[in-house]
Amino acid sequence: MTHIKTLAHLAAILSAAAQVAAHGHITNIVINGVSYRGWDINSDPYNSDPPVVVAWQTPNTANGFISPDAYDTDDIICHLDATNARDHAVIAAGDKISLQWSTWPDSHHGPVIDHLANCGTSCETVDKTTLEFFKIDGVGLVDETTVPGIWGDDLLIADNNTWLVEIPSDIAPGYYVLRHELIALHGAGSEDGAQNYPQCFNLQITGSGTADPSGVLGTELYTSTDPGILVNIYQSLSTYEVPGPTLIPEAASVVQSSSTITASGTPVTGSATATAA
Ligand SMILES: *[C@@H]1O[C@H](CO)[C@@H](O)[C@H](O)[C@H]1NC(C)=O
Ligand SMILES: [Cu+2]
Repeated sequence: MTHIKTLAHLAAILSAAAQVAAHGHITNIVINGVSYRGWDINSDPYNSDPPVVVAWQTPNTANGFISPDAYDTDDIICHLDATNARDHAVIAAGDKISLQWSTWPDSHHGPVIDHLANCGTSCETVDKTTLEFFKIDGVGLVDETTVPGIWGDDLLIADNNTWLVEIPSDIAPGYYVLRHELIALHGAGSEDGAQNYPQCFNLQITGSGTADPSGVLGTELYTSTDPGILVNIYQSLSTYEVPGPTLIPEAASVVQSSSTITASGTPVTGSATATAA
């Protein structure tokens, strides 16, 4: 093996490592101080017996993104080749979840979006292609007085890479997938230049609400020419339309802040009967 080949190989490894470091993923979620471990792309995909967690599993070891030319594929639902989380966390309607990102590059301006989809009897076994997502949170251009502006994900970075989302208080109790997503728009001025970073978590929502919003299939959330997807953020924008279905009327607007962890949570396995206690 020549030195040149070795160096090229090393450069490729370093560049792949830099990409992993540059983008982020969710390390854990926090509900009322209780932290639940996420899916660790740096170790879990390599583990033949990975820990059972509340996050959907993905072999996305490159910390990559889904691009608009894949909006009609299953990968847009819960990221690359995602498979069901094998557990869920319990949360009361009206309570908040803090999602902790490992890191997020400040060049990657764009919206923060949260959807829910009702799983029926179990999010651990539901077929993801049947999930119908409704939007409970969407924060896009927060301050347009500068170019490229201050965006939802800039607030996330300012809060130690965390995002707080409230489960609307009148959502009917049941099993739901939370689909949290950042969309990076730094390259979105040309078609297929946006980058979607969705991640999913299984929740059991408790309470006495009755709202059962209708939603859309993951593969129908976006198109590559939506005004919030094909957009040049390096020009003065007076407004920005967060892509996807309209926010449900029950959605709560949340003042962002990071959450203190007071305990580590054990995810719950199984469906109605197993988790009734
Ligand atoms: C910020 O997040 C990291 C985890 O990425 C955590 O260890 C640290 O305690 C957090 N800092 C604050 C001030 O909350
Ligand atoms: Cu990037």
